[in-house]
Formats: sequence, structure tokens, C-alpha cells
Amino acid sequence: MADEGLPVVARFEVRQRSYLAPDGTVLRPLPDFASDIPKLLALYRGMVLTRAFDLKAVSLQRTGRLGTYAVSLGQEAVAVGIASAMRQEDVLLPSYRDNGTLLWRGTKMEEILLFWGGDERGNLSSGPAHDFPYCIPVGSQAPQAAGVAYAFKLRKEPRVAVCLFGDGATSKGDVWEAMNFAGVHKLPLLFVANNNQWAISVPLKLQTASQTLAQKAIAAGFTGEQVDGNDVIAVRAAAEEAIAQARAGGGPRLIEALTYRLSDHTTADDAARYRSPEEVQTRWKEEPIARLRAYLVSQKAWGKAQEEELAAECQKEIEAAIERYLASSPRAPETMFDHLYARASERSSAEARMPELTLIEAINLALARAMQEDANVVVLGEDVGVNGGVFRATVGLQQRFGAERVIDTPLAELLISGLCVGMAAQGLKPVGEIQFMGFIYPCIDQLVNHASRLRNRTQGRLSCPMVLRTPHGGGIRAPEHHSESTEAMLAHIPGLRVVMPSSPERAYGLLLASIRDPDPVVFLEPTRIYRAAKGQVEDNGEALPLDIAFVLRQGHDVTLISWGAVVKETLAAAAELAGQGIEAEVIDLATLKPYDEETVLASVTKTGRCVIVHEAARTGGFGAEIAALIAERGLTSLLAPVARVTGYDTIMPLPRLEQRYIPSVPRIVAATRKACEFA
Ligand SMILES: Cc1ncc(C[n+]2csc(CCOP(=O)(O)OP(=O)(O)O)c2C)c(N)n1
Repeated sequence: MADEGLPVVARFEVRQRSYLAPDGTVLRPLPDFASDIPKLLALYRGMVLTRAFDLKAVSLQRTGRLGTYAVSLGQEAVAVGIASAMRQEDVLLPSYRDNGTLLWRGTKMEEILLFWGGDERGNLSSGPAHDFPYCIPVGSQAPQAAGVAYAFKLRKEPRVAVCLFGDGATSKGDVWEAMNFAGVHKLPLLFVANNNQWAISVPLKLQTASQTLAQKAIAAGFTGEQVDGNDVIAVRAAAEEAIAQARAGGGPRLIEALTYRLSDHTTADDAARYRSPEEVQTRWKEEPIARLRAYLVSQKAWGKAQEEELAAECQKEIEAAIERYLASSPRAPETMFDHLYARASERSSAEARMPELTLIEAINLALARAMQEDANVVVLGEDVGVNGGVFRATVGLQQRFGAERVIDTPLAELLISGLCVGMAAQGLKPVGEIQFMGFIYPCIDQLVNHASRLRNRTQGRLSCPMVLRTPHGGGIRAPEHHSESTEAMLAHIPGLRVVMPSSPERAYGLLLASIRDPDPVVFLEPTRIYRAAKGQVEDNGEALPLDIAFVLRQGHDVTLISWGAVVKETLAAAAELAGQGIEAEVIDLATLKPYDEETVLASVTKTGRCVIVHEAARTGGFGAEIAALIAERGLTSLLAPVARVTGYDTIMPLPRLEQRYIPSVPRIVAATRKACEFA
């Protein structure tokens, strides 16, 4: 080879840990804890119980009494080996298959059944209240785990986050982004890749060409170890070592547990379609329960009588749990709205008047104020630290509050949002920055599947007080993708708050309110007026109310409703119309989700005419929602059809045409005159 003479700059190795052979014989000296037979018996019991429970759950599903269920048959050693190495105060971020891990940590069987039976109350869990519920979107728990671990590190708590996922998940950017960040910050975090060889029907060889999954950690700068996942002693020993290292400040580790999914993927799957019975049969010879049993028998610590006794005991426990599950009260339909947002009383809604700063300076001021008053507030994103953000929203914050609280993250938007979710669930108040709205889309999974619903799906056990800030809209001659206004997409997500200020005063007050809010907020900042808008802002720490629209100008002839940067054109149009004898009332919606329907309806009731102005494309824009509200609840007051002045139904054009796209004062004036002339 031509490059043979080049120096080797790095070499890596991956070790594999196993103690018991499939027949239970000892391969090498056992770790210390294994001489404690009662401890081994407890692990054995945990595995037997998990398997018996899983099998019962399948029969419940087959008889129509449970929804789709993911069985962990053959993977019990990972569940029990990992869970038993954790402390109560550690935080588990499980995958949908980690039933045995939850059981070990104290979740009741009836709770697991309740969740898979289709009832969120199951997620209330009797296990540690800080543990995360099952994660269904594959791998998306990994960046959250990094957020949780970051919170531990920041607060100097000797706790560890433990994140479980499958081999399929390791193909996702989520897992890589999380590992990369965990490596950079030496986070107290254990990643466990349960390599059961299959991701539904996709075999490992189609998942990756990597020789091991463990080596993926090496690229992130920490150790990855392979463990025989059918050997509970090996799993427990590896987990114990990794968790102790993490707790002592030694950083993260990845354990690749080699297992085999002996069952179908879930009860909705038929694995015979894609793998041979012979393959499965061969793998049955390696399964973890028989292996430990053989060892215990060889140690004269176990026998037929104990086995029968244990089986009976497990059956009894499971039957009793099933009875409680089947007897659970039905959920009243209206409870689906419970735990969507925190109750109003939990929300800070101090109303205040603010007293010359630009909008971006007001944001910076609010961030500094929030960080000063609450040590839990952390700011994270690309370039937010040393550079103070590409728009300088975070300038000076890192110097003032330190690099631990103002975090320059790797270039990974999904990671930023996932970190926020994990941090928020752990009691921090993260404020993430996405540099431009065009790059928020990798965060959608975290926003839709996690942030917005964490409170609801855990029935209030966990919440997600995070803010994700991003510049919104065009008009600054920015390159492609830097001028997006896709707020309607976000406002369609129940459980999320979508806030957009249109002046420095409201930027300050609404950002403070958003940071203090107990629910997740996407805070959209109108880029075009970052520096163009100036106003008196008093740094008095007073928030403005969320979910409230602001009437910026009183009028009785027509209602103009807008938000974000185009509020400026809307106000200019109102001033021009006043010169023509038309008195327009101008409403800044400010919070789009949930929005202030009453202020809108009250104004339209008064004026009978309404023009909605937004920069985003017309079809499916948020203006359509307001028009629908007026049609439903304000129709009889209307003297003219509701009109919309919006961006057009096309891609936001590049700078040469962007001003033609953004609603202009003449367009607003013309539409308003038309509405007023309608008879
Ligand atoms: C992001 C995402 N894509 C697709 C799915 C549908 N799905 C559920 S499980 C699964 C396979 C996951 O395989 P792996 O990560 O190896 O875990 P395992 O199921 O084997 O435990 C897929 C594709 C999902 N839940 N989430």
C-alpha cells in the first residue's frame, strides 16, 4: 500500500467482558460481588420475574386486554444487571423494552400494564419520581440523558444518568450527538446499547459496518466496552464499574451488551417473516436465566424445589398485579386535557409596564436578569459563549456567569433541544438557542415527542420548563434558510407555548415570563427588528403576561391582528389609515399558543371587520386559525369577510425578492380599506 510509510497516530481497542459460559461454567475469576450468593439470587429472581411478567403481558395482549407490548425475552440480564448497579437517586432513561429495569427500580407491574394498556396514569410510576418514562421515538432519550447528566455535573451532585437503547438507535444522530457532548463535558452518564442483533426486521449488518457498537464511544473520546449481555454477572460488573467511574467524575462510558431478541419485536410483529427458527433456537442456548441457574446449581445454591417455589411466587405476584390492573378505574374523557400545561396558579403572570434599548439588547438583558436571579437558568447553543451568539443575544453572559452555565454546544440542533428536555426535567431552566429558524427542524422530534408532552404523559410527575429561542422571519438579506417563519407548525403542538415579541419592552418582559414559565416555550425573535426596534426598557425583573394579546392601538372601525416583525408595518398602516379617516385597532398576539381568543373576539365584536397580517405563507398559516375562530364565535358581529395579508404560498425568496414577499404597508392599507368599504 502507498501509505504504509505514514505514521500511525492513533490505535484503539475494545475489550469484551464475560464470566459465565452459556452452560454456567466459569470462564475467569468472578468479580467480588459474585461471592455474595444472596445477591446473585436476587439478580436471578429479578430475571425470572421479568420473564414471567413479560410472558403474562403477551397473553394479556393476545386476549385483548393489553395494547401492543415489547417483550424483553432473552434480554433480562441487561435489565437486571444495569438496574441493580444503579442507586435510587440516579436517573434512568429507558427504552420501550426496558420493563425489567423499571420493575427493579420500583415501578409496579400494574403501572407498566396500565401504560401499555393505553393509560398515561401508568407513567405516574412508583419508581423514582425523577426517572424518565419509556421513550418510544428510538434513541431520542440519549440527548436528554446528556441534559440530565449535565445538570448533575453543574450542581455537583454525585448522581449518574443511565440511558438504555437498542442497536438500531446507535444509527441515529441523536445517540451520536449525545455521546459526543457527554465526551466533551465528561458527563456522569452511562450509555447502554442493548445489541439484540435486530431492529424489528433489520439485522445488525444492515445497521452498521462497524465491527462493534462499543467502538462508537471511542470517537466521542471515552471508553466503550462489550459485555456478554446474557451474563448478568458481567453486565452488573461492567455497569457497577462504569457508574462508579461516572459518579467519581471520570466521565461517561458505553456498554454494548451482546444479547439476542428471542421474541418478536413486539406483539404486533411476526419475526418468522424475516429470520429462521433455527437461528432463534441456536440463540436460546445462550439465554441468561438458564446460564445463571446452572452456575447457582453448580454452587449448590439452587435446586428444583427453590425453582418451583420462585415460579409460584412470581405467578402469584403477577396475578395480583393483573387483577389490580384490570380493576383500574376508567379515565374520564375530559382528563385528556389534564397536565397539558401547569395550572394557571403555578404560572407567574405579573403584569407590569416597562420604561432606549434595541430588541436584541432587551433579550440580552432579560437573559442576564434571569441568570442572575435563578442559578438554575443555563444558556446553551452554538456560539452563545465566547462569541455571545451570532446576533449577540448572549453577549457577556459567559464572562459573567461562567462556561458551565453558558454552554457553547457542539453543532447539533437536535442535541441542543434534547439537552434542554433532560435539563428541564431535572429542575434546571435551560434556554437553548437555535441560530436560525431554518435549523430548528431537527428539534421537532424533541419538541413534539418529548418537551410538549412530558407533563401530560407522566400525568404531572415530570415537567419541562425549557425555552428554545430562535430568530424568526426575513428581511435582513440573509442566505437561504435564514428567513423562515414557520410558527404555525409549532403553534399546532399542544403542550407547547409559542411566543413572539414585537418590541424591546415585550421582548424583555415576555422572555422573562417564558423562562419562569413551568412549561416549554419556543421563543421566536423577529430578526428584522432585532436592531431596528428601539424602546424604553427598565431592567426591573418584571415579566409580562403570557397567553395575553396586547392592544397596541385603540380603534373602532377595523381590527388589525399581527405578531412579530410585521407588527411594525401593521402599526404604520394603521397610522396611514387614520389619516384617511379609518381608525384601526391593532392587536399584537404575542403568544400564539395558547392565544388570547377573548381579546380577538372582543375587538372584532366592537369593529365588525378584521384583517390579519402575518409574514408566513398563507395556506395553513396561523391567520387561518384566527379566521376560523372568528367564523365560529364572532360571525354575527362581522360586517365584512375576514381578510388576510400574508407571505405567499411559495418558498421564502432569496433577498432580491424577499421584500416583495413580506407584507408591506401599502398591501395592509389596501386590504384594510377593502374590508372597510365592504357593505
Ligand atoms: C425514531 C423512530 N423511528 C422508527 C420507530 C419505529 N420503531 C420502533 S422500534 C424500532 C426498531 C428499534 O430497534 P433497536 O434500536 O435495535 O431496539 P430494539 O427494538 O431492538 O430493542 C423501530 C424502527 C420509532 N419508534 N422511532
